[in-house]
Amino acid sequence: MTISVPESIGGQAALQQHVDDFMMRVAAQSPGETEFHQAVREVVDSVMPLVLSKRVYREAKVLERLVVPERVIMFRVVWTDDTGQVQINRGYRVQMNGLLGPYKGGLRFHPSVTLGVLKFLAFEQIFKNCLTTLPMGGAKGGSDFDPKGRSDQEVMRFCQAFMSELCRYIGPDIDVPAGDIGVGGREIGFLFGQYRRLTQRFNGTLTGKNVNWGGSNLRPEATGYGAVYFASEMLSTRGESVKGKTATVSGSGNVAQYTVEKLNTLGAKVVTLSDSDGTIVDQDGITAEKLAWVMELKNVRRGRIREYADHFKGTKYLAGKRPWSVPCDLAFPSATQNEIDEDDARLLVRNGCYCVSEGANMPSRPEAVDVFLDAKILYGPGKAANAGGVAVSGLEMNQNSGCMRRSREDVDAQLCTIMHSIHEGCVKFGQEDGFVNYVRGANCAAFVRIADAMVQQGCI
Ligand code: NDP
Ligand code: 2IT
Repeated sequence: MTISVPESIGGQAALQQHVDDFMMRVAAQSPGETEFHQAVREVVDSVMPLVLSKRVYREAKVLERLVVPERVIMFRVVWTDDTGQVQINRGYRVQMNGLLGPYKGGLRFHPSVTLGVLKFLAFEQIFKNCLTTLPMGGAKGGSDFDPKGRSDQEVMRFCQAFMSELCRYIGPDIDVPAGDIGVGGREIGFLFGQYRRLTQRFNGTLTGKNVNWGGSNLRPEATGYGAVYFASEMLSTRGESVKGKTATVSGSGNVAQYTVEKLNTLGAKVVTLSDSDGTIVDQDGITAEKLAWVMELKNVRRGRIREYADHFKGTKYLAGKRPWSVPCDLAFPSATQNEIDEDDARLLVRNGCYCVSEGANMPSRPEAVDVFLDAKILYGPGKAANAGGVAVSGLEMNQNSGCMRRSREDVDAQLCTIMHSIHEGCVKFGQEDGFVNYVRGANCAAFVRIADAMVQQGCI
């Protein structure tokens, strides 16, 4: 779908001026929140022609409203460590936009968490959730708490203290948090336990729960599997599949692990994994057996990825390095924001990579995105490619409200269908002379639905 910019706007330079003016106001309203500005600019770049071409969007000030959270909750989290010392962290929940359903989005526990980081993630989440077509608004939360090196007891005490405050602001039809970096099955268990104790309610307020007590089949797998399904959709536009391809994956947490699992099942070879200390390279491929070892290392022993190179002979550890210098056909950034810079992107493309499917949120810097788009490779931005996680969270909410459980096969089939329809939406809005710009496609497909809801629900 081509969006024609009205004559009255005065061409590309005038369009750019509208974007720059808008971004200047955003920067003035939220000083120093660089990740948030980055996420907003990408969307505004894509959707400004739509806004300018539709008077009702301009009059309803849809863009101006979208960049202001509906509500931000900030609180102190006080807990005691194993030595009896009092520890203090900051807790947050950014309820960004509730037009399409209860606020929905993960919780991140990582020392780098700030309000600006959570605003970027909550902003992205509005569009991502919208693409799933499920009834979910956008939110994100978390804390600067660092779970690394903490005992299970310490993590439990922190989660209980965090939930003691958060529980006032969430609920199955209000706001439904889930996991993100540093928040997996263990943390969701502790958070849910405290929520139930304080509210005396057993309900679907959190997703990512254990399947024994209300969780959905396939939720742990969903983000990684979804990112691979999205890559398969992109490859199918060129008559190709992931079978026989070589892939690089960054990170070694939840998303990375299940990305590797699905790539293996579909016949690709994965040659890297990483963490914030470095990258392991295994040219023979990280097979199912090796992946099982990684899962035990990361999820049970909570060790570091460098141990892989000590354990499996003939493999390499690149200390302090990211995986992007390793030649591949497909790349799956699955660690964190801005983990691919311009040089990384150039190296990837030069070494033959022609498909990037983002499991992480905003892992590519804007200059790296430009490299991918200029090279016309298949580039699936996070808000489309990693939407499988929140999509299955949406299915978990649906199962909880209906007091039922879907089978693995049923959830997997729904996940495939959702990733297919997200891809179709991107293609519909992102076609450019035989090339699909998935960034513009994802942003515009989501924006139209949210903007229309804003107009329809009035001035709120
Ligand atoms: P995990 O905590 O399970 O794993 C995170 C991985 O990324 C770890 O290997 C970690 O290494 C690495 N990492 C984290 N921060 C950094 C950093 N600053 N620099 C380098 N490496 C880093 O998180 P997830 O797998 O759940 O999340 C990974 C990404 O996927 C995030 O961007 C998240 O927002 C996104 N995402 C997650 C979804 C989910 O369902 N979980 C859904 C959609 C997106 P280390 O151990 O050294 O910190
Ligand atoms: O970034 C994300 O989409 C997530 N961390 C998952 C959110 C969710 O509510 O499942």
